[in-house]
Amino acid sequence: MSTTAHFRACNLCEAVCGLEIVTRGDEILSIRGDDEDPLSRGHICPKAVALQDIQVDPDRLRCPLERTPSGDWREIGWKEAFDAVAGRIGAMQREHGRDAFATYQGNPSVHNYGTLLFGPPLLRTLRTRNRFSATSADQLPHQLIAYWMYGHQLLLPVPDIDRTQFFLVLGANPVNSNGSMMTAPGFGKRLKALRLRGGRLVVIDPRRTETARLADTHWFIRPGSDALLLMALLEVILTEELDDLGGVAGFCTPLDPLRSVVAPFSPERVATATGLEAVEIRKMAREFAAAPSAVCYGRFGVSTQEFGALCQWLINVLNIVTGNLDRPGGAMFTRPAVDLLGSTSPGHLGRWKSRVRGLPEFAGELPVAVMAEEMLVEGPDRIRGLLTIAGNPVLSTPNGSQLEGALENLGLMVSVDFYLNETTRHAHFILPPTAPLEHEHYDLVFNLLSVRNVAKYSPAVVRAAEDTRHDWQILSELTRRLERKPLRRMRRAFEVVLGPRRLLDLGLRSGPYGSGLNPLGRGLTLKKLSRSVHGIDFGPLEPCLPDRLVSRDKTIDLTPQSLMTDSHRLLDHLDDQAVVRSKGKLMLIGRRQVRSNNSWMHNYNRLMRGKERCTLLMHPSDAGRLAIEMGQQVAVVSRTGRIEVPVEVSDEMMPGVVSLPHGWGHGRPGTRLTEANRHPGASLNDLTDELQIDALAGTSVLAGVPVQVEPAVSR
Ligand SMILES: Nc1nc2c(c(=O)[nH]1)N[C@H]1C(S)=C(S)[C@@H](COP(=O)(O)OP(=O)(O)OC[C@H]3O[C@@H](n4cnc5c(=O)[nH]c(N)nc54)[C@H](O)[C@@H]3O)O[C@H]1N2
Ligand SMILES: Nc1nc2c(c(=O)[nH]1)N[C@H]1C(S)=C(S)[C@@H](COP(=O)(O)OP(=O)(O)OC[C@H]3O[C@@H](n4cnc5c(=O)[nH]c(N)nc54)[C@H](O)[C@@H]3O)O[C@H]1N2
Ligand code: SF4
Ligand SMILES: [Mo]
Repeated sequence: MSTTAHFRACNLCEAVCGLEIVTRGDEILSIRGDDEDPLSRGHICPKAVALQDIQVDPDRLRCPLERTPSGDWREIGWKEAFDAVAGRIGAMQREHGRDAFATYQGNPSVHNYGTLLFGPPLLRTLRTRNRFSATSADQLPHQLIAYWMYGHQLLLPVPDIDRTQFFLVLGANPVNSNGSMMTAPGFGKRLKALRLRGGRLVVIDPRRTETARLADTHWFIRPGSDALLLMALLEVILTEELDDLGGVAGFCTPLDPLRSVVAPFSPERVATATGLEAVEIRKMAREFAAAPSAVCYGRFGVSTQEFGALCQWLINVLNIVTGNLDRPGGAMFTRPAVDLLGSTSPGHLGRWKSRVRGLPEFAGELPVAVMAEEMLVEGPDRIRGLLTIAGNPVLSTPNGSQLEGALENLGLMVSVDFYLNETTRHAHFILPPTAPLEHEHYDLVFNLLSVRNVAKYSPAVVRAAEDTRHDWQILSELTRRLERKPLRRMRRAFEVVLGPRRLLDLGLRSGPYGSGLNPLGRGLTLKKLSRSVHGIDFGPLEPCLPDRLVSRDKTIDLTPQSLMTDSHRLLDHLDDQAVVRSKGKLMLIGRRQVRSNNSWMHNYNRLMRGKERCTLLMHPSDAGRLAIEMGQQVAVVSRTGRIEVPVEVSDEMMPGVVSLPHGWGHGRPGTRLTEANRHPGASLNDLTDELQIDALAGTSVLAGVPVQVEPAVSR
């Protein structure tokens, strides 16, 4: 049998690297980087090669499972599964109200156009106010600020790293993570190019990360204090009149209110709390303002802290007041071939609140920090049922062990997932979708966040196994069965007839490069896109303001009221900074590793072999003080839990801060994860605290959890 080369975008992380996959029949022979992909130019990481391991993994579920009363699993047919699941969801909502049934969508659902296109109709049909997703444990501040400043939660500025001369990075480690809210595959090469053209990279991180090692300058910062640093940078720029709004000056609200907000935060005032020296903060501000082009970028580490929304606001403001928004080398907006801006809600905050703690919804979702309590606290509106789609919240949301207990309390839990893992083991039904290479793919989200305007269509690489269902088929079947209104049911039926491919074609045709609905139009269609097997490059990002703004009067709101008010909270907090340290606690932060993908790619020997990776990094001075040695097993204790892990003593940590990778904690009973359970590690989220949040929108604090570390006494 002859071999076939398939070209495809990797769907595992936000870098969306081009892959060349060679098959013989349905056997995958090799996976390598596609040198002709216009964005990734051959870059690849070890996870992509594991796509073939996912395909053949005997642990991967291929058939619906039902949990029996004795706790065993029984394979059932699809019809029986859909009948039972839709029937029981419907009955629960009829008996206890719509909100009794909750949903949680995990990270891979934004990497899968089946779930992106057919998830929203299901959620609309369920009409529950108890919707959750990984957003509130991740990038919510980005979306909230985009909504407040630019008018739409998805109008997100992307750092133009291929042209910038000064790249200031806070709380991100793109060398390992391959970038986030910034689709830029091959980050290392892009950094090299930045240095070659005389540009500079400055990294602010409590750990000297893999990215920090490539930087011109790296500064340690005390976890959670970035908003103070950003305020101080702005204080210097505004006091020394280094500000210049450049091209956006004509459509920004006045700058003046900002001056009084930043005034109290001089570099001298924030130095102790941040751990940076005042002279260095001043120097950084001046250099950033003076650079021919500059962009400040802050990601996971600054979004998931107590002042995460303030951080993302100040980062945008810093880019704006130095004239770097919407100009090459600064922070720019994309023009994706399928533009989600027109078809998604611009956003809203606080239309309803969570029942127990009163935290606000954002864009229709409540913060994950309240998910467990909404299940546990008695009351007529308690959550009694849950649907998870492509998520593993037991390992990925704060105080995961509390959630584990809460899941046991549910009358119905359904998971659309192809693993029996730490979360889905609590389900009553698991509906497994096809594996990534068995279905077509298009990046609806990441083309919106890309450092170049590109598009690529990826047909399926291998045939789906017999009698399996794609995510979109599972979701649309549930929707069809749950929809009560006849007209809507007809509309859903029509969408199913179209299928994702025709919906994509419609999206491409009506997008900025599209042919319109004229069948003879000359622009982009799915057919044309499919012919460009390596993808189409529409070129570098281009200035597009104020046109692309969605805000009222096409104006950028520099000083949204909620953030102005929140600045007072920051000021109050400034003087409390020393408290935690004085109690002898260490601050725990997370990290990402090249051969991990959140919680779900530990089941492949290729990625797992080698030395133990779930280790607690600790500075030698802290290890010395606590009499802890390299490799020693320690107990890490927080308000919410206690785990045991080995210590790796390293001066890459800031003194007083310890780091644990996220996504581990396998080895719980009843999962079907052969390889992952051989290297279980421990879960960082058994230590994070659901009560620690950014009060503004309820985002979880995952960077900077106070912990105590002590030698583990063997139990
Ligand atoms: N402490 C701490 N917590 C964190 C983080 C951290 O850094 N520190 N990171 C946060 C971030 S950024 C994120 S995004 C979340 C991630 O957290 P989640 O989104 O909850 O979980 P994942 O680990 O991505 O798990 C994905 C699940 O989807 C399944 N899956 C994979 N592909 C598909 C598919 O195509 N279809 C379906 N139906 N299922 C699929 C997998 O089997 C797995 O069960 O965790 C967050 N939690
Ligand atoms: N290999 C791999 N790649 C991934 C993932 C993965 O699990 N594995 N996950 C994907 C996902 S879902 C996402 S969201 C992205 C995330 O991509 P990144 O945002 O690059 O994520 P991290 O590597 O977690 O980097 C966060 C950094 O913040 C630092 N940090 C912690 N606390 C603070 C603080 O208070 N202040 C500052 N300034 N820094 C702090 C940490 O030390 C860490 O270096 O990665 C994606 N890519
Ligand atoms: S960096 Fe991300 S997109 Fe690229 S090959 Fe690795 S997992 Fe896939
Ligand atoms: Mo994420």
